[in-house]
Amino acid sequence: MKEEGISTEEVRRILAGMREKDYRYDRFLSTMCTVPHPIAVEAHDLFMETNLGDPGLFPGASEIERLVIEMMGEMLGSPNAVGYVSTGGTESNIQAIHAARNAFRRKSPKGGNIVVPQSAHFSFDKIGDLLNLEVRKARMDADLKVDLDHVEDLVDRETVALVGIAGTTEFGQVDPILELSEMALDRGIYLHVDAAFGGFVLPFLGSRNRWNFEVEGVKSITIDPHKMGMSTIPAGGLLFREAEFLNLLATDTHYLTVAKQASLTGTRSGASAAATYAVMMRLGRSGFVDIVNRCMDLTRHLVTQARKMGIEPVIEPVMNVVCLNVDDLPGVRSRLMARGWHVSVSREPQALRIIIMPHITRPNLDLFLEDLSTATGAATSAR
Ligand code: 0PR
Repeated sequence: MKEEGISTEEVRRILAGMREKDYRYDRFLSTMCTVPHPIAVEAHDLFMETNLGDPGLFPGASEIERLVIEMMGEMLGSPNAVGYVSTGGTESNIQAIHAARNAFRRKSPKGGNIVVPQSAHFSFDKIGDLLNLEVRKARMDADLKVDLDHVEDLVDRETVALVGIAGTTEFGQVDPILELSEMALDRGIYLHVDAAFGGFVLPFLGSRNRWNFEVEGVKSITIDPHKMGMSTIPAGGLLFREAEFLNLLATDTHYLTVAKQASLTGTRSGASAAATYAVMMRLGRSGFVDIVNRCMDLTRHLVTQARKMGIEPVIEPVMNVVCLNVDDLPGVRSRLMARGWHVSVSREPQALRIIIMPHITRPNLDLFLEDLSTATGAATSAR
């Protein structure tokens, strides 16, 4: 830091220059975040200095958080669910498994592993490291859902939790939560569902999948408003079926306005909780249905046009995530990147991964499709 401060204008100029270096959302086909709804930005600004870590000082912000959890609980099939607004999917997954481990260790001091699908987000590797749990990964079936027989093989008496994904990071697939729930109930194991991405998609799709709190064995759900919830970063959600699990996370906080705290972070912004509340109130269910429908229409358009180019998706898209089988994947990706498109690559199987978030428009997608045609045509002629 310099000894003397500089003028506001100078700071603004530097900031604008830095921001100019950032890429723009209209060409992001690789991200699960999006441009927040304008009302979210407004709410974020209004609640900027609030701290949910000391809720007694901010009863308004805390009430908003309670209302957000209530609305998300209703969306996820349990208006009585309890939880808190976290910083995102990673924190929610950590705390869900943390609660499951604490519950397990009340009965048995050991408790040494979790069984997750191979498709699980890398946050579960962090969890294994942090909570000193072995992370056992169950393979995928042909549809890229977790293979239940393999889950069964991996589970043992030291299994602290089973995890199912509702909207996998790489393929947007939904695991068989109903079957995982039966397995979990039979064996008395905790089941966590990671719906960080799918949480704000599946409820608005008219999907026949059963994956939320209506499924009896599901003890907790991760759902991220800063992904398809159109909120500001960082907005995550962690919901538990029963208060008992949230209580297992509580730490005494003797000098604060409340006696206990269950969140991982101490100081916790009320801004993103307010932003989430504002979007949910502004859009309502029908607003989210419109957004998800738009994303799904564009997803279908992408797949139809890709097929015309002879390119097949790895699976028929379940939500607004598409993985395309292209020849010369690294070449295609770098040609698309050279044209300014930010696309990513899935691991297993390797494919061109495209996420159709609400910031993607039809004209932009058509421009992308033209470039995809050129990029893959180049791949063919290069062979
Ligand atoms: N669970 C699932 C199913 C996820 O897809 C993700 C993140 C998480 C948990 C972790 O969430 P947080 O990142 O909020 O802690 N999925 C995205 C991904 O890794 C996150 C992302 C978003 C990555 C924007 C890049 C990006 O530009 O692909």
